[in-house]
Amino acid sequence: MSLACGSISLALLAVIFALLMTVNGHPQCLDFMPPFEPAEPLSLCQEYSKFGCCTREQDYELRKQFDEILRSLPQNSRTVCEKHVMNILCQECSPYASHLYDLETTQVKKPLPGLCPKYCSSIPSECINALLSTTIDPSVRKTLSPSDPKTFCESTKITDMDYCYPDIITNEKFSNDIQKSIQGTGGAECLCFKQLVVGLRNPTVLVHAGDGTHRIFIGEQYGKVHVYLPDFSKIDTPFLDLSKNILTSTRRGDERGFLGMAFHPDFKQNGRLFVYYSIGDDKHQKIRISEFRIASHDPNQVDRASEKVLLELDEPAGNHNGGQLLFGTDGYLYAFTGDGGKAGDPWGKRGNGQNLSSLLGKVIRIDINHPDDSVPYVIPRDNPFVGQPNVRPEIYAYGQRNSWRCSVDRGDPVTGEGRGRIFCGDVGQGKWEEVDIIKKGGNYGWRAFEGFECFDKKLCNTPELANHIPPIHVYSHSVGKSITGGYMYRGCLYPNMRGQYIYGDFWTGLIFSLTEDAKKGAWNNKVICVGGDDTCNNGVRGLYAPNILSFGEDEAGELYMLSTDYASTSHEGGVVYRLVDPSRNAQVWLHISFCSCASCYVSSGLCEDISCPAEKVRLLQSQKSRNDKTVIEQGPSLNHDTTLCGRPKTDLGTVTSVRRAGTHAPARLSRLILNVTIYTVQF
Ligand SMILES: *[C@@H]1O[C@H](CO)[C@@H](O)[C@H](O)[C@H]1NC(C)=O
Ligand SMILES: *[C@@H]1O[C@H](CO)[C@@H](O)[C@H](O)[C@H]1NC(C)=O
Ligand SMILES: [Ca+2]
Ligand SMILES: [Ca+2]
Repeated sequence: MSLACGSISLALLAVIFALLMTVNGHPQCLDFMPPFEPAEPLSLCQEYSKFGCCTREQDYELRKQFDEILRSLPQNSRTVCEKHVMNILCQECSPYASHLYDLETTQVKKPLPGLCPKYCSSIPSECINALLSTTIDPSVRKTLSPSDPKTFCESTKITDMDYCYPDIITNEKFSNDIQKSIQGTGGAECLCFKQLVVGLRNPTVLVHAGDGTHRIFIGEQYGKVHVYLPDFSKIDTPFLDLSKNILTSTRRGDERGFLGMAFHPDFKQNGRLFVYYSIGDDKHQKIRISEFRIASHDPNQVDRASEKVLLELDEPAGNHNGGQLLFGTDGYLYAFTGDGGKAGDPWGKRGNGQNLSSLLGKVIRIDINHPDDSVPYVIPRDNPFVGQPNVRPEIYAYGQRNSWRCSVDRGDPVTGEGRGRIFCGDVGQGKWEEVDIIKKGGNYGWRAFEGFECFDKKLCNTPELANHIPPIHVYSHSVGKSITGGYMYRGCLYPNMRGQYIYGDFWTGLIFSLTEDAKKGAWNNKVICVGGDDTCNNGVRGLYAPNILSFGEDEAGELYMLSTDYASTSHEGGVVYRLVDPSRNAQVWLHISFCSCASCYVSSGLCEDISCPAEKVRLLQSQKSRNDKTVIEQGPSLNHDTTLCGRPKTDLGTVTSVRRAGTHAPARLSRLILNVTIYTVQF
């Protein structure tokens, strides 16, 4: 049985889409900054006084244009045209301006916003005429001939008509009235969500320290990281607080802030960790990668004074700042930068992604385990471009647009297959979202290619691009608009999920899985359906906040999703969920603070054949089950028939130490409602 939906669930998908397409687009202004609330209310474009892309000054300029256009009209047309002219002019203030003017896709601002056909054909041609003759360059005006309304409306079409005016506005209004979450209706083949932490402000990071403590570290975009114990109780004093130093804003969709954190593979011994965040101000933005050390007095706090800056990179624009930090299985530190920002990687002659003198649009690999204290890092000797003139030796791979969440595959627990592969979700421009597996020296194509498709016709056919590495999977913007890379599931609670690379889309909230067909050398993608109330019970729900910000993994390899219903650092709608396979979540009530499988991997690989020494696993206490009919007198001894990670596969067989209350009749374990805490197994 598979977690993902087959064709049976197409109907469900259609429902989800109908819901989702109204929920969200990608708000972005003409300058590629996120929209904001103007300091003062606007006078002409009042509709965008609460949230939009115009300051009072820009609104004033639009008002001048508006007055001029109206003056050019005969008196009787003014009343007819007033509203149309205002609506069309004011789209520059729309929170979706960059899409409405096709700037996201074509890098050329269209003279007029994209107009939905129905609306466009309803505008009287005298209004269009006045609008064009007053505001638009004569050479462009010819291409927008108002004499033929059909041609005119054709010419206002934009690449992604999801954003056309005015439907985008009504969609948005509509979305305020609907439930701000995704609610599933599927069955046991779908996914459920265990809500663990709520009230977060754009959680971007969930990582573990790999030190055997099973602590979870959750970072929020505004700059604070907190420690959560294995039962997800929170330690109130922040682990790390960079909120005063960080560059971000409360604007919805701002991509700057606290973006990444990685613990040294030997953190338990050396207390070293690394973070990736935005600094500076709106005019001089940078990303910074720093090293910190754990405080000597408290293992749940960072020594704030220990910061050592490894790298700072100038960010020419507010968007596309990358942000992933991770350690490869080779022990080196990897950082994933974005192309710098704006649209179409417009920087320099070929863009940053293809420019090996720049560290933007790259996978960087550095060695932070070197004896020389006078330098923050050294270059691994086998980095692919070492010694080449005008090439930054830190580069490990290039041609990335904006990798948002990359992860290392732990590998199959038995065969080790896949171990060390690095998966990335690379956010696309106007058409394609992609998943890549990062290889040393690889060119991932951007800005020559977006997904499999040529983006920059001049660059695509140059020899440098001939051997670029295509994605393992793409999806189009009719499915989602901003990928959030996830993890290859190698955990032990949910065997059905093993070997699936689970990832999602920020804007539509869809969750997907990619499974490798090694024989065919292909990756099969499926949308993962969401369970309904009948399926998702017993402490889980088929419900989640739709904007998927990030994924995370705990020490045992279980997966978490971080999402919100409104992506602003001021909004406390961020939630952390554990991904749960409902087929392993029923009936038997094993209350496990954390799975002991991480340790069991060491000895045997799979948690079905746990062979941890029995005496090292202790039940919390003997206790009665809820119906008082069964007594557990002592814990089941662990042997090959016992599954402690989640629900037992099948009947566990007779366990003599468990009996019905008042009798000596043995009970069958799988029929019991257990509530036991299993301590982690220490080897
Ligand atoms: C490549 O990037 C470097 C560093 O940002 C810059 O100085 C140079 O002009 C760029 N080269 C091209 C060809 O754009
Ligand atoms: C499990 O036991 C603990 C401690 O006795 C109790 O606090 C908790 O509510 C129980 N959980 C369930 C799900 O019954
Ligand atoms: Ca940037
Ligand atoms: Ca690519």
